[in-house]
Amino acid sequence: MSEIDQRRQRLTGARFYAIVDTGYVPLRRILAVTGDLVRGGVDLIQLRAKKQTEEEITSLGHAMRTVIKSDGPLFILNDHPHLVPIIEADGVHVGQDDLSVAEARTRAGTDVLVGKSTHSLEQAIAAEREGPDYIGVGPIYKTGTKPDYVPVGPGLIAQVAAAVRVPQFCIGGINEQTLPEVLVAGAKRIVIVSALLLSEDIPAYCRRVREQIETIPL
Ligand code: TZP
Ligand code: MG
Repeated sequence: MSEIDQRRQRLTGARFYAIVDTGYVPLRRILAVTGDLVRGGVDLIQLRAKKQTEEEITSLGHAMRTVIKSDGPLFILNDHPHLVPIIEADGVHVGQDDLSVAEARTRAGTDVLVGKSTHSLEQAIAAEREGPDYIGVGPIYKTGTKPDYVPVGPGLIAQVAAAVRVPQFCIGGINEQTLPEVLVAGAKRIVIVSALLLSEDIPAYCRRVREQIETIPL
């Protein structure tokens, strides 16, 4: 099987996506936190470094790749598609104001995954036409991680699920407490940022979240 098909197959089974956001994790703790997420058994780990230079992101990415083994979670870089082959990431994630999916694929390489953020039903439908490997849907709830965004509410989850076939990861304000409502609303795949990064015991938090997700079949 080709490398992109292997990555797509791993993505198809993925339910739980974590983001290492340097807004929450001091640089000296990035590798420890990444190791905790790997031990917790998340399916994807994204590096989201909004304030770092490309040099810093390259060095963080190389270091994270040593912790995220090839049989571990998929490793996704937020933005900077041209750095994806350099840090040997499995994919890139772009937002609504970033490059098109096609352009991101050209820069990141044809054998890696491309994900795209969406914030409404219309954006989800339009994004699917661009041919990403997955989309993000959110923020479901108000979140300090993206404070300027209006939450879409859990009601959007079923609407998007009915309208598109590309795998959808629900994101924004999801934590152990809000997860039941998100799952009842129809979410099959979720992303957690702050609740996970700020938890006292990341592997234990991951396991409790996974247990909840797995009560719902894909
Ligand atoms: N995109 C939509 S909401 C969000 C992103 C990156 C942040 C989600 O963070 P949190 O802390 O899990 O609410
Ligand atoms: Mg972006």
